[in-house]
Amino acid sequence: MKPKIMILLGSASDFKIAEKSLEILEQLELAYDIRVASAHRTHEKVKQIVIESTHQGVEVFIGIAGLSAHLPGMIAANTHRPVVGVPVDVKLGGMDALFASSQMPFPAPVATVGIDRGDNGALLAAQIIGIHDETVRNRISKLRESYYKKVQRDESQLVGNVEGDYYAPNKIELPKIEKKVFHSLKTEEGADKEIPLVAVIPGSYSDMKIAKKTTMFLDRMGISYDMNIISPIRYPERFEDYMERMNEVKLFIAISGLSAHVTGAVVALSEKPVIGVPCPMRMGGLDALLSMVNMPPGVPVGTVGVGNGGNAAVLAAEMLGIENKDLEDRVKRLKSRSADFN
Ligand code: C2R
Repeated sequence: MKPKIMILLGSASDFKIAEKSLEILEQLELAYDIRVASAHRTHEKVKQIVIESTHQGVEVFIGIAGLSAHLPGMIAANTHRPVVGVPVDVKLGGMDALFASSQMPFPAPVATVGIDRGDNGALLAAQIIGIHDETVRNRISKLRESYYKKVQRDESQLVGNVEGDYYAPNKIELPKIEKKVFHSLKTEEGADKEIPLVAVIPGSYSDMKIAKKTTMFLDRMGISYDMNIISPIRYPERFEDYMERMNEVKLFIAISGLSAHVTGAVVALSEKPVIGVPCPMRMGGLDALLSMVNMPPGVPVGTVGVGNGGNAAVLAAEMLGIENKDLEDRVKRLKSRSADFN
């Protein structure tokens, strides 16, 4: 059995967070390897592991580190495979590691998940593999179902124990609500000919400057996409309709500022990878970054740096390039030319 996922820890002290990843990967029956190597303390070791693992067919890397977490970024510098970053709370509530992981320069994106969210890091890695592996997609779907049932279980326990003189429960007859996600397992020959690979969803016209950076690089990479400016808060029904229409795309890129509900709304309705681009409308984009990245277990958003629409496109290309040799070569060329961007 060859590992599809390589997990690197900056230190053995990060293992408690890595354990959450391992639990998910065991449930999803995905082969992984795990090593301890620090970009700061053992620079050469990280490089060798990443280059050799890429060569041997590892499809996704997960870098787990605290403090000035340069490990995920260094992995991204040495591979054209997608890298997921899990910031660990060692100091400053993990904000130092979150910034170090997410705020990567073009074209070396790290799909950062929430602080200490080893579970979401593994789930995002599995979703990336699921782009080309139907069995993995089915297992992810079952896992999502278990989170869905957990909410129902927790609610009935909690509500059953509420006592109070003014507690006045409303008798709302809910129809049996099924888990609602729009995703498709359709793999018919030629079915995806006219279907775009990626759906790009900016929440407002004010996000267009950043969205253009994304579409410019998608165009340059030859990746087909659909784009629709649509806010799930302002137009909830239109948003759901759009998600339903886009159920054949391989992944989503959501671009949004302020409380950035766009990414959360997309991931609630899809089990495919979601890349988030926070926009700097207020607070330098910190509000949007935190709102995107700190998702609860089961619904990861791979967040790139504030305003870095270009890195979202590179990340999408890395994800889609796992099973597409032409695209893989284009990503490799882009990354090896990265000095030109200075
Ligand atoms: P120790 O417990 O070994 O002192 O490590 C580790 O990931 C860990 O969270 C403390 C913290 O330092 C982090 N570390 C990094 C890197 N190497 C170690 N962020 C790196 O290369 O980025």
